[in-house]
Amino acid sequence: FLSPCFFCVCVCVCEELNRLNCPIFISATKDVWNASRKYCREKGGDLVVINSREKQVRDAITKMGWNGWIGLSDESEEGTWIWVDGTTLTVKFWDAGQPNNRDEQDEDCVVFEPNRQNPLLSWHDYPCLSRQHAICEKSAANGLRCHEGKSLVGGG
Ligand SMILES: [Ca+2]
Ligand SMILES: [Ca+2]
Repeated sequence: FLSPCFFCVCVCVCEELNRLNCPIFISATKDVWNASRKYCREKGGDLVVINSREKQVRDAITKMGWNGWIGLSDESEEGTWIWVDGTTLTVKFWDAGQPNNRDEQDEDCVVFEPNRQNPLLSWHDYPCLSRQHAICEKSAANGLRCHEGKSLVGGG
């Protein structure tokens, strides 16, 4: 069979067995937020939900070197940020000055921009029709567990 990693860049590379079922993976191509979410769901996951400091600073995401959509938006009500799992935003990792609905554009979807200087400041609101890579996550229930200590970017 073809693994999810066959279609994407596998960010989290763990033990040999895990290679066929990456808990965190990013799309090789860019698309708008809705289509990116669909991409993740078709592969048994969803856009990543980052609800802890541990997940925010996870090597696999911070070191990926690309910007990507995460599963957070305020599309239904301006200023009310909701994760794709239906939970509301609690811990926040906005970059300085974000979210800003820049130039009064409707910026309702969130991009993770890896920030090596301060990994806790990396979220930007963007127009949902902007094209970005998707940062997808499979829950432990759907995928095999990734051992945090072994996450790498690319190969391995
Ligand atoms: Ca907004
Ligand atoms: Ca913004």
